[in-house]
Amino acid sequence: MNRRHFLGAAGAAAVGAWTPRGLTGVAAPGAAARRLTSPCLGAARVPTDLPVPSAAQLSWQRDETAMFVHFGVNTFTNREWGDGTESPALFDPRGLDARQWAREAKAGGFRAMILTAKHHDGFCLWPSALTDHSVARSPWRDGKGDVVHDLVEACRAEGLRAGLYLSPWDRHEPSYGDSPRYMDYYVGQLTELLTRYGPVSEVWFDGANGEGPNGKRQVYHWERIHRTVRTLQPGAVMFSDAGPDVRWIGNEDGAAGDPNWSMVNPALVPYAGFSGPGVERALQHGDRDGTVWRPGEADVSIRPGWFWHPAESDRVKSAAALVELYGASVGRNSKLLLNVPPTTDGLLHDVDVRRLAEFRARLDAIFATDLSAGASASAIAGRSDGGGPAAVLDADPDTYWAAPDDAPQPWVEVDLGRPVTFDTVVLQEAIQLGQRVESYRLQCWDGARLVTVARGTTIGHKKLDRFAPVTARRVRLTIDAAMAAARIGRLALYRTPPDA
Ligand code: FUL
Repeated sequence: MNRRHFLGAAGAAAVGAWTPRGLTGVAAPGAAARRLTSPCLGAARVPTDLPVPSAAQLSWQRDETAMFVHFGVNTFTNREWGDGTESPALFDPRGLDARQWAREAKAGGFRAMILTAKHHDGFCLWPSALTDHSVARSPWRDGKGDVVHDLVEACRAEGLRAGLYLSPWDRHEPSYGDSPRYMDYYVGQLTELLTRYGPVSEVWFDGANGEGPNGKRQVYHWERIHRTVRTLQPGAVMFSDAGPDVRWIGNEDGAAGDPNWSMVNPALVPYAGFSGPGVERALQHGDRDGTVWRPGEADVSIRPGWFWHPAESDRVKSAAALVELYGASVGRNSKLLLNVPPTTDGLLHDVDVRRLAEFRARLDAIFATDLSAGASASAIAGRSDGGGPAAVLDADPDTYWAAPDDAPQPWVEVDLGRPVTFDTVVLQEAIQLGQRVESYRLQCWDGARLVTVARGTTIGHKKLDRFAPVTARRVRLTIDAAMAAARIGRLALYRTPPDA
């Protein structure tokens, strides 16, 4: 269920997401590359002005994918949104095994799991001392179970990070809508979650909202909520429409915008659940001139619903669709948060497990061999700190090629030493120094001249371009426009095997 009516079509771009804009295949040999006139550094900001990620934001983005786990009373009522009147007696996932979730998440290449500790119905998956609307009143493990504990332990055992979703909207809690009282309740629950279970890497604040039981509207004290998280879990990132650390990407289809900046203008989306003109655009694309670093997270479910519904087991996304989603999220400077909901048994369903494994196998097949390994690299003359042109060939995120400050269209080129056929290019900026590139071209030498095979806008942490196979010995990345001199961490080439 979409939480905002304006979102319906926003993520439609997922199909064909890896295909560069305006290019359906390889340019005909000899076709002249269109010369862009935009000056590279026309509106350059000085590097000291550029927003940069915090350590937590950087490792959050480098994780690239996380698994979302929607689980609760809705799993048992077969609904998407509970109304808060559900009896805790319904909750009885007899075979619950969070280690199975974590094992499959890890096998799928995910680096974290985020659990709905409380959804809008208010039922708590941990024994909160602040309400009896929780697992403590359920028959599951005689009321002694704690799903949050199990999830966190399973994450630790499998080397994953653990995140928690605590719905601000609560349709059960009587104090909801009585603003100061509910804020005490909500902050009290956050405090339980952030003090009982060890490190939490991400706290997820959903934007869906409604009236309280008496028609009273809840006013949130976000400043207090944020302070609570910062104090109790300084290493965690906070997600919401309005961050403060990572932002919702503006749709629930898993697709980032193109361009996609990690900077935002915070005034455009002042709080979670805010809707107004320009919000969707601001979330999808970020803001080239934004003053705050707030990268986008693209959430989407492997099934039509967020919660498990038996009737949807034949509508689980295909591995090919999941690979497209990866391109539309991770491949556009976002992070993929893929929801895989456990069943009433408390286990991930076989079909979903199979799809995750197929998804990982396809990605592994595409990215099995970096064809630029062993190549040599050169670049336009000029200052070159950070490792020089060859730094684009290694996978070390701390080394990069630094474009000269004053070149209008700087380039870096990879010489493969022999003709190589490829159809996928990975570009990365050294985002620890900010996000800078606004538009670029990928070109190949056809023997006599440069032929453009892909054009793009932003790069950020990662940009993936896929096109019909091209054979070339030399591949050039030209930066046509940038906020400040580009810092390119990686240029890697791959060829998709026939079955991936
Ligand atoms: C939305 C919620 O209303 C959905 O139920 C789901 O949790 C999704 C991730 O966020 O706003």
